[in-house]
Amino acid sequence: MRPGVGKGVVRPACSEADIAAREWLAGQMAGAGLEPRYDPVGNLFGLARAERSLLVGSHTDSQPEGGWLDGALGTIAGLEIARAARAAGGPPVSVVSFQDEEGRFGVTTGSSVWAGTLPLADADARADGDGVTFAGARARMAQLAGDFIDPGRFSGFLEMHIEQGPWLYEAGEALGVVTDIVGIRDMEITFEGDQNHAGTTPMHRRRDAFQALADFNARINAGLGEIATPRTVWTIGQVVLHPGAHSIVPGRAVFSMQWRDDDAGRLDRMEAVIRDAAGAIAAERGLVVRFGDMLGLEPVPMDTGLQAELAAAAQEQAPGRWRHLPSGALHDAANAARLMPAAMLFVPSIDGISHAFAEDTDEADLVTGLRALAGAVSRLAP
Ligand code: HGY
Ligand code: MN
Ligand code: MN
Repeated sequence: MRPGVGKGVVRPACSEADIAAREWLAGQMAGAGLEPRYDPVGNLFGLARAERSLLVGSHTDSQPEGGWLDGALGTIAGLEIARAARAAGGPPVSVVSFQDEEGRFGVTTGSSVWAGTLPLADADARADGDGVTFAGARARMAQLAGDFIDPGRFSGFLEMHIEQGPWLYEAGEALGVVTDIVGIRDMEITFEGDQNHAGTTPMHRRRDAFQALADFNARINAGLGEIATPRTVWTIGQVVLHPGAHSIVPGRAVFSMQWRDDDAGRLDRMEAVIRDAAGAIAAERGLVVRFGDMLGLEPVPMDTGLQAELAAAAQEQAPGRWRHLPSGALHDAANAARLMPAAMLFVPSIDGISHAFAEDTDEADLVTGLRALAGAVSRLAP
């Protein structure tokens, strides 16, 4: 696997690097007095030796080009708090690194299966861009256990994370207490036209899949723009033109279409705009359009009781330099919230950059975040 650049990492779920990182983490958990346990999908828990504990963590897989803090920060913060709590004879804290938060095989795969919102058989059938299935990928992990961890043993879930957006950094604030996590829809769309010669095919005879895609993009920008709020976003992040040559009119365009909003009704209205635009363009241009399976998560509010504890801890560590804010990024906390009270604490991202090797956070902000999280944990753990 190619290396990251600078502090960046390349550690997609179930890759060699991901499996090695989980093995390293399992060793660290054991060294901190926790019991390392993999579940059947590769979620790695470090269980406190107590009947009930507070769960703290995030994920350690990365995007194909990822930053060093996205997920790893919350996991290592949980580990160090669990270690410190145990050393001080403090409250029991368990730690988790969920598998495939970044969605090589879907959307927050590991925590979705754990939370019961995604059947294991459905997760197993999902394939990445190279056709590798989740079933095949997780089979590479020899450590997988037979059982899922009983969520009833946890009193709640806290996830510390970088903001991945610009708001805290631009305001010079140190901490954010998350109010809710955005909802998402994601599907693959295909335009199928005619592959032909780029020199001899007159423009009026072409059924060019790329031109259909370009038209589609312009039309959804206009249509979605009419119903968007400041939190509404949409992205075409991956495009494959077939066969992909300078001298061939592309016969097929396969692309990702993702949209996010804090309102489930608006997500549905956006879907209608997207499907209508694609259908109309296909009809006008004489192409075929195909829609893939739609993946998604609903918008999820964070637990208000846990938010209050995080807010008190934030005020203690960064008086007047924190705020409540929504998350436009997905997080495992959205799935954990279906099982137990869950909440999140953000630290700033320099220049709002994430899902890029350049992602980073000032060290002082990392320390403030860790202290605030530890303060909240000491008040919350059973
Ligand atoms: O895509 C997301 O929002 C997340 O970082 N996985
Ligand atoms: Mn993350
Ligand atoms: Mn991410």
